[in-house]
Amino acid sequence: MSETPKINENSKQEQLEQFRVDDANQKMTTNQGLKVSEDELSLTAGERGPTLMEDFHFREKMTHFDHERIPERVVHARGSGAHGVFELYESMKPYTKAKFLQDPNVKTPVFVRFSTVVGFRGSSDIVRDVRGFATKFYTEEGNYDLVANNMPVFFIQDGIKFPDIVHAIKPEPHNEIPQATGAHDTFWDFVANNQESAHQVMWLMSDRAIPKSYRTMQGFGIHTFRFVNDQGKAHFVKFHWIPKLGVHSLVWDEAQKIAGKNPDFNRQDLFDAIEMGNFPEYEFGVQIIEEKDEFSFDFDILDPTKLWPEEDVPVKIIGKLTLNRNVDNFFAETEQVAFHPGHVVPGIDFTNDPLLQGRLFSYTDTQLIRLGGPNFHEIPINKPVCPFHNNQRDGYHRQTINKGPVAYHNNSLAANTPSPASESEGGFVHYQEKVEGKIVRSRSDSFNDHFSQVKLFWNSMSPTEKNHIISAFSYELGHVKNMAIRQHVVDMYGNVDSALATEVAKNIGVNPPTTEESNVTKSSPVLSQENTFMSHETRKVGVILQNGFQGEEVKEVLQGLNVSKIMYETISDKQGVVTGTNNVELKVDETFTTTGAVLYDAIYIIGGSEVDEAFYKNAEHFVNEAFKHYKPIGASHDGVKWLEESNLIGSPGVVDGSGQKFIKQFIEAIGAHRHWDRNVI
Ligand code: HDD
Repeated sequence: MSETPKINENSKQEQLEQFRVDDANQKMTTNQGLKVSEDELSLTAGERGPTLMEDFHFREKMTHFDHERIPERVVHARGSGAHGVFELYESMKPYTKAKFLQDPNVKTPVFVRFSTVVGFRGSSDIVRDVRGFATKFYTEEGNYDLVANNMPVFFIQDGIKFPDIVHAIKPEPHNEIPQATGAHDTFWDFVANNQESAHQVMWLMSDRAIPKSYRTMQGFGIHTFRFVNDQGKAHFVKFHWIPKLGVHSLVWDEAQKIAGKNPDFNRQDLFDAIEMGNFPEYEFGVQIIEEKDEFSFDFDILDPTKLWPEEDVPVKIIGKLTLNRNVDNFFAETEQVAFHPGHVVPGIDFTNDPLLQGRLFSYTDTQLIRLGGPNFHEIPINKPVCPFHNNQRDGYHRQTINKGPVAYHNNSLAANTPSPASESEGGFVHYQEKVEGKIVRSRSDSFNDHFSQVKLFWNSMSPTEKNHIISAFSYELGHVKNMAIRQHVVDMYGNVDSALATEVAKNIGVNPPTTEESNVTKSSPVLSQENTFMSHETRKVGVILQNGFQGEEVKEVLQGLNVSKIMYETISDKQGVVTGTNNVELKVDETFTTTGAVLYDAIYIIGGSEVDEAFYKNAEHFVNEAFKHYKPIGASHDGVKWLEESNLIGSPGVVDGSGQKFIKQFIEAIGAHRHWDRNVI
């Protein structure tokens, strides 16, 4: 009889618990368990003599250290992970037999890793790039991995081109410059010569490429997958993650400054939010198309450079992901986790999307080099919570101790076990799609329209978002040295929108496009971040104050922020404590030298009777920078003078006053995220 696993939201944590070790308050030993008597001095012949070969403790410590690094991921090297739980709102039984999508009472443990794509492992979080959003569901039928990005389309249509796009966007090979950015010649040379990239590159130039937080970022499975139900009937499906806090981004000038002030900005935000109990939440949505409608669209639904407009194919919300636990050890969990789009469960199947087909090879292959052999599934973070049995044996670092002499199939010595499971016993049976055709290296013409959906995206942007896109193209192409490449890209985007391409051309010193723009007039409002959910919750305010501030009133405002789940940090010129009227004391969290306006969602400026000229100037810089980045600014008491002297009073998102009315208005301004209607030069 095979075991029937009982899985609940704690199953993965219970499994991991066996591997967790707390070294605190223990005696130091070697890896063989021998107690160590001295850890700072090597064994030498005489106090001033040479080190001895027999110093096994030195050798073991040094050898282990020398081997501490493993190859970083060839893409998505920089990432951050967290544990969580997936809950289903309604059964998906009519569409899929996947067990974790049947019963709303089942809670599935998950591990999620967010990432940038291009930068090395130690690069900044805050770069213009696609973000990865990979989720491992530890289900009773095995691990299901949804290896997604924060944009719904991809650069290329066929996996065979992946090494090319990655070589083009990574630092140039002769001098390994520049780091974590596409703003250089080889990337744009690739784009210009591979026009299927037009759609993804447009997203890359949009605000989506500089998410404010992993908590305010969407996820998209990109490919068309299949749901298969227990009757064997299939539907095409696309997967979505939608953050409950809405989709919010940084502005480019701010992003570049954060990259210097705190390269761990997104990682820190995720970690801190979970530590504080502000668990990030994402709803899970599916778009479903019936098999009979496969050819009913003006694009090929197997083309990964196309999205399914949500107005045509609505997103059905079916569940929720909550991230509720940080890792105990970054390397053991976040670095060693191994995802693979081919890790599926019965009821979820592939399609002939040629990009997906390529991925199905690449991911296991990459883990073999990265994690050093075929047993990476035994690493605790990768281990399924359900049992696994087969005749695979040996290899580097094998952990499982398989008993008995039989490691082959068929056999009689073990009654022909482990035996394949029939479909009714939960065995995975590939969807029996009928395929026929000649063996060719060519692609259907239905993949050839590279510009209509780019125009759809452009049409859907607000004026502010369009300006950001023009600036992003101008910045990126402005870093391209080869003028022919600049021209080529401008002509390419002339196929999308001539106003866009002409504006960019003006900024980068090339000719306006000669190409004809797309005549698509349709738009998809959900694509604009201006239509996303707005919330003040878990936003972070920088509170600038000095000795002599109005004690009671400031306390009231800070309490008001707290009650509304808004975080704050106090900022002054020195660390320690600031004292206001009525002896109200506040601990100073940061100073003008340890932090920056770019690290906050809003600024609340108060001042105090002991403000001197240096304080004034530093605080002025904070206020002006926050203003320039369209952030909410609140001021009370002495703080109002900064607004007056910088002529900011009355500007959108700038609030002054005191008491409950001020608190309410300030919180509203924070909830609006950014105030784009400001006059910023
Ligand atoms: Fe990929 C990693 C997402 C296309 C080959 N990919 C990787 C990760 C994410 C994605 C989120 C990081 C996983 C983690 O956190 O460990 N990749 C995507 C998406 C794609 C995509 C959404 C298009 C729809 N990828 C893609 C193609 C290929 C690869 C076409 C190759 C044919 N991807 C890899 C890889 C990586 C990887 C080289 C590097 C590290 C790893 O797999 O584990 O195999």
